[in-house]
Amino acid sequence: MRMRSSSVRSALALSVVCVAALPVGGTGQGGASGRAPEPVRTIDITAERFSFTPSEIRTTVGTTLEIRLTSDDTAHGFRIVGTNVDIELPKRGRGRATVTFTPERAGRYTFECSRLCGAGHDFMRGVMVVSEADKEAR
Ligand SMILES: [Cu+2]
Repeated sequence: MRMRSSSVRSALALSVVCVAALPVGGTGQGGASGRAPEPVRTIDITAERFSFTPSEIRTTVGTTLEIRLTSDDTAHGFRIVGTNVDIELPKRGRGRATVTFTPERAGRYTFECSRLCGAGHDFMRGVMVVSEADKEAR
């Protein structure tokens, strides 16, 4: 007698379909999950022919600066070279101008007057020194 060996081929149709759908770069879209509060620092600068006081600001990467500018005489401008920050300061007694700026890279940023204000206009400038944020996790 001959037996028909029905080759039991286990149909290995294993569903290898479920290749884990790994999220690619799924960070930073924190939606409604409260984000870490950014540090904010207020800096008051006075402008007058032909200087800013203070003329040197030291800060760290990621710190948002709220820069409040007041003129002690005529209208001036405040521009941070290499950024899109450029605002006009009203004349003395007409209030102040405020701009926020968050440096994303360390380095030296020059700021300068951007409204022609007189003979010394070209020398009316200062520097913002930005250093890496300290990683002092306390
Ligand atoms: Cu000027």
